[in-house]
Amino acid sequence: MFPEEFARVYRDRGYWTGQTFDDLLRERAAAHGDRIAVVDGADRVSYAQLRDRALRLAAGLHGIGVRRGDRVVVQLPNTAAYFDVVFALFRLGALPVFALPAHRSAEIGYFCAHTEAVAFVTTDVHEGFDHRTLATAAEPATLIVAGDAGGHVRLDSLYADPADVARLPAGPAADEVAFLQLSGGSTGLPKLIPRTHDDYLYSVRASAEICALGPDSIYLTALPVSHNFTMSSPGVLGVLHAGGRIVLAPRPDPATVLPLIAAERVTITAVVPPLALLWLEAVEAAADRPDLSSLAVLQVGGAKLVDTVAARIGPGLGCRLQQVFGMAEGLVNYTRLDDPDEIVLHTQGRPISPDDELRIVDERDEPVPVGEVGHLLTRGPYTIRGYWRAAEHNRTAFTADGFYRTGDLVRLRPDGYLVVEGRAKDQINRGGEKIAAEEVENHLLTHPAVHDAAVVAVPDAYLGERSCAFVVPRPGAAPLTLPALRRHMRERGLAAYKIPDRLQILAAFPVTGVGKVSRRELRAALAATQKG
Ligand code: AMP
Ligand code: DBH
Repeated sequence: MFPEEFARVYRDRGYWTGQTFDDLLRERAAAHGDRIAVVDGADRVSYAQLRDRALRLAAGLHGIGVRRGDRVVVQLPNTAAYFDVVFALFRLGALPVFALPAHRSAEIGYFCAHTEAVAFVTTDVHEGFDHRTLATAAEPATLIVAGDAGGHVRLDSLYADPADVARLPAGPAADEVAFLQLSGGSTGLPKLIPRTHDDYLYSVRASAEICALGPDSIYLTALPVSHNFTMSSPGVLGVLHAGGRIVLAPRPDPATVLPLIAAERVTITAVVPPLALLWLEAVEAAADRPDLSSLAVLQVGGAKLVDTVAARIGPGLGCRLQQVFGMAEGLVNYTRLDDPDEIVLHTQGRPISPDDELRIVDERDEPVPVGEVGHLLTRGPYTIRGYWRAAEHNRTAFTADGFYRTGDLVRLRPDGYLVVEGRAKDQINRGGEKIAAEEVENHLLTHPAVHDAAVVAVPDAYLGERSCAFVVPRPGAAPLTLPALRRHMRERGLAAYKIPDRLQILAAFPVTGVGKVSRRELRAALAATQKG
C-alpha cells in the first residue's frame, strides 16, 4: 500500500494510530453506550445496541463462511442495517465493497466478479426496484437480503447468539485494507479504491475536528450513506467518532428532509449542489417556513457550487456554508467554519492535513506558477497509492513517485485555498454523480444500430452537467431514438444516472487534420459544439 518510509512518518506524526473501525465502535460503546447513535424512522439505536448488533451479525456471517480478507458487496439504502453490516464486516476483517442503491445488474455483476465476492448484501424493494432480481448478476456470491428475502438468505436470520460472538477469531490490523470504495472513474470499467483503517480513520478524525463535531452533533444523512462524502467527510463515521447522532433520511427531497431536520434538531448535513438549490428553493417558496434553527452547517460538495447559489445558502437557510472538494481516492479539502465569506463563497477549501502534498502541473508534469490553472496531483497520509488489482491503469493514474492524478483542473491561491476550474478526465459530473464516458460508450456500442459513439458533458442549469451521446448510426439501420437507446441501456442493467440524457445523431465524427483523432480530442470537439 504505502511505502514504508511514508508509513513511518505518518505514524510518527500521529496520523495513523493503529485504531481499527472495530476499536472505534467498541470504545464509543464503552464511553457512551446509552446514547443514541443512529435514528432510522422509529428505530433508535444506541451505541451499545449498535455494537451488540454488529458483533452478533459478525458471528452469523462467520457462521456462513465469511472470513477475514473476503469481499462482500454491500448495497443498502439509508437504513440502520447498513451500520450493522459494515461494522460486522469490519470486525471480521472482511472487506465491504460499497455499491450505490442506484446500481443495477451491470455494476453489481462487475463488482461481484472483479472482487470475487463471497456475498452480496442488499435490500428487498427500494424506490420501486426489486433488488433481489440482482441475484443472478451477483452469482456465485450468496445473496443476503435485508427485509423479505424471497428464498435467499435473510439478514435478520444471521444475528447469532452472544456465545458465538465469544468464539470469533481475531480481527484485522489497522494497516490492512478495511473496504473497497468506488471511484467515479474515467475508464471502461469502474475502479475500486482500497482504504486502510489507519488512513481512513485519520481523515475521519481530522474531518470531525475541522467540522467541530462533538457529542451534541446531529448529522442528517441525505445522500447515499455509502458515498465517500457521507461516510467520512466527516460523515457518519465522523459522527460516531465524536459520539454524536446520525439521522438517516430515506431520500433527499425537501418534503422528506426539511421536517426531519426540524423534528430531530439536526445540526449538520451534506449535499451536492443541485440538492442545495432544491432545498433553498423549497424553503424560500414555503408558506410556512420550516424550522431550521438547529442547523448550523450545510456542507456542499461533489461538484462545483456556483457562486450565486453559494451566496444564497447562508441567508436562505440560516446556516453556515462549508464547501467540500473531496475524492474517494483520498484528498479532501474544506473551507473552515471560521473562514471569511470571501473564502467560503469563492473557493473549494484547503486540504485536511499539513502533510497533504499538492502539485499543480502542466501537460508535461511541470509545476505551473502559483495562481495559474493546472492539473492537480496529490499524495498524502490518506490518499491511495494505487487502485485495487489495476496494475496497468495505476501506471498512468499515478506518477512514478506516487502522486494521484486527480484529473481536476485547479488554481491554488497564494493563501493555500483551491479553486476547481475544470476537469481533464473523461468524466461527466452530473450533479455530483460521476459518469465515465468510456463505460457508457461501451454499452452504447452494443446497440445494433450504433456504429460509433462518444459521450460528453453538456452544460445544464440545474445539474451543472448532463450527458449527451453523440452517435454515428450503422448504415442501413433503422433510425435511432433516445427512448429506444435509453431502453437498451436499461435492459443492459446500467444504473439510471449513467444513461445518456440526450442523443445527437451525426453522419460522421469530425476529423481534425490527417490521421486518427484520439477519443479525448473527439469528445472535446463534440463538447465545444454544445457550449453557449
Ligand atoms: P471520485 O474520485 O469518484 O470520488 O470523485 C471525486 C471528484 O469529484 C473530484 O476529483 C472532482 O472532480 C469532483 N468533485 C468533488 N467535490 C467537488 C467540488 N466541491 N467542486 C468541484 N468538483 C468536485
Ligand atoms: O465527490 C466526491 O467523491 C466527494 C465529495 C466530497 C468525496 O469523496 C468526499 C467529499 O469525501
